[in-house]
Amino acid sequence: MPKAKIGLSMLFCLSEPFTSLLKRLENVNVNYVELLDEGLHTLDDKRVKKLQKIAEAHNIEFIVHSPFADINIATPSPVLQKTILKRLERSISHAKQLKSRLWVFHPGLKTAVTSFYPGSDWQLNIDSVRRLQKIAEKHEVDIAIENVPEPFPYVLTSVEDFSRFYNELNDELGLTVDLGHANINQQIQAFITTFSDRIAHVHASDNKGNYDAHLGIGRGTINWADVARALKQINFNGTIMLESIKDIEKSMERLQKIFS
Ligand SMILES: [Mn+2]
Repeated sequence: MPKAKIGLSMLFCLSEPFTSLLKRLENVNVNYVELLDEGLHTLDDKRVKKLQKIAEAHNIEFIVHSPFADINIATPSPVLQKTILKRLERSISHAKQLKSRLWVFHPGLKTAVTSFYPGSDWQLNIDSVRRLQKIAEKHEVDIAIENVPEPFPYVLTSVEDFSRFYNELNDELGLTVDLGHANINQQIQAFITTFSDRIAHVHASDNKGNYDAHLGIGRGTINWADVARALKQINFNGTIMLESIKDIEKSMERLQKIFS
C-alpha cells in the first residue's frame, strides 16, 4: 500500500522576514516543505540559491505555491493578464530551479464587470490555465490547480465547478485538494472521490466550516479519520502539507499519527 508523505507549508511564518524563514528551514524535521512565492517570502535568484543550499544540507524537497495576492488569472484586462502570466512564469521558473515537484496555483476570480459579460470570467480562466500549462511544459514543472473557499468570488469553488472545468479543459492537469477549503463547502469526500485520479497534492488545515481559519489539526470540524480513510482508498501517495498557521508541532504530530 503506497503511503502519503507528510510535509510542512511555511504559510504559518509568512509574516516573518525571509531570513527568519531560512532559519526555520534549517530546523524543520520534515523532508517535504511548501514555500510561498509571496509577500516577504517572494522568490528571486539570490534567494533560490540560498534555498538550494538548505535543501541539499537538510535533505528537503520543495513544492512552490504560486503568488496569490491580487493575482487574478481571469482578469478581463489584457494588459493585466499579460503581466500576471509573466509574474507566474517567473514563479514557475524559480520552482524549476528549486527542483520543485509541483507548482500550486489558484483559479481566477470574478470581477465588478463579470455580470455584464456572462461567462467571460469562465473563459478567461480556462484560457489562462492553458497558457500556464504551456509555460509549465516549457520549464518542465508539473502544476496543479487548487480548490479555493467561499466566500471569495473565485470562478471555481465546488466539485461541480471543477468537474465542468476539467471536462472543458480536456487535458491533464493535477488538482491540489485543500481540505480546509473543501470543508467550508462540505465537499471533502466529494472532492476526494470525484477527482481521485487527478489529486496531485493535499493541503491540510482545520476550520469550523464557517471560514478559512487555517486552525491546527483537530481544532475544527474536519473528521480526520474519514479523510485518512478516503485518501487511503484512492491510494494517494503524494504529499499532504500541513497548512495550519497555529499549533504547528501538535498538528504535525497529529497528521503523522492520522496518516501512519
Ligand atoms: Mn491551500
